[in-house]
Amino acid sequence: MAMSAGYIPFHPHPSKPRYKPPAGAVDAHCHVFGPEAAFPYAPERKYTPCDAPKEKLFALRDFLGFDKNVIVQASCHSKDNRAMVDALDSSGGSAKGVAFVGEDVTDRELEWMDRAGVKGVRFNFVKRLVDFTPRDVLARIAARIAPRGWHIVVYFEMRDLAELEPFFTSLPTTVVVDHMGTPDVSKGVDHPDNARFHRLLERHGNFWVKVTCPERMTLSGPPYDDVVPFGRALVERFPERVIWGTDWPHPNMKQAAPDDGMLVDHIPRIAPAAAEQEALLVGNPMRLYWS
Ligand code: 0GY
Repeated sequence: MAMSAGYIPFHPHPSKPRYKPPAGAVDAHCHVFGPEAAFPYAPERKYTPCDAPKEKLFALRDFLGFDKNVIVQASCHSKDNRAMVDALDSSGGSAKGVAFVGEDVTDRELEWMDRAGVKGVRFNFVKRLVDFTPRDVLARIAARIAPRGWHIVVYFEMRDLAELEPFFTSLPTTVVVDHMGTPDVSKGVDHPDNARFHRLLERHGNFWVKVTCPERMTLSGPPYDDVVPFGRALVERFPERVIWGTDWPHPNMKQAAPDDGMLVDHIPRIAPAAAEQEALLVGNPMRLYWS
């Protein structure tokens, strides 16, 4: 099946970034899609993407000056983690993964993923991407993955945080929040919703955050000036619990695929000091995924 009508593929020729990441830098949020001929998309998916196979991901990693990837299972593959695990298996140890599982996942499957380098599961609360899963089911999944030392990645919309927070703080693992908690950047860094998110990070040392996806939040467009204060505030306040990623191949962009080189050039704007960059791109993701 071809990609959905209107689906915007990734940028065909990203620019070479001016910013050079430190040695060993990790792109800690990206995906692989298909190829469909080998790894069909899930029947329950909410969108059909373009194929974005591992070879293209690894070539982009090298082109952008990165060393490693964390590949997050995308909702178009639902609970079939084979494309992601295949990419880990082909990476020669330079990729780790985050899976999507249901309660029906077997211990054998968890073991298979663990051996391949999966380090966490993603709980997705974004209604346009996944169907609702009851909290007690998620809690049981959390209890099964916690003994493996895996963490939980949560993807939600900031307006839902108040309702989700009691569940999030009850989780028994490290919790990694996708895309800065998806703030509404028109409201400003000090808006009560964003302040609530900062308080959560302040009070709960097991919460980490991905300072990713300015292209999803910007109202002013590239080079994403309006999103810089949000990333900057998080790096400044929580330098040991931030990680960064491209989000390649950028599922579900509404207008245009971002230029990945431009996303890399966003890094020194949110993490100006060399020590901040080293923590964001090397020290923190290595602690979370390779230790
Ligand atoms: C992302 C974003 C999205 C999609 C998925 O799993 C997915 O399908 O993650 C999105 O459309 O916001 O960056 O991970």
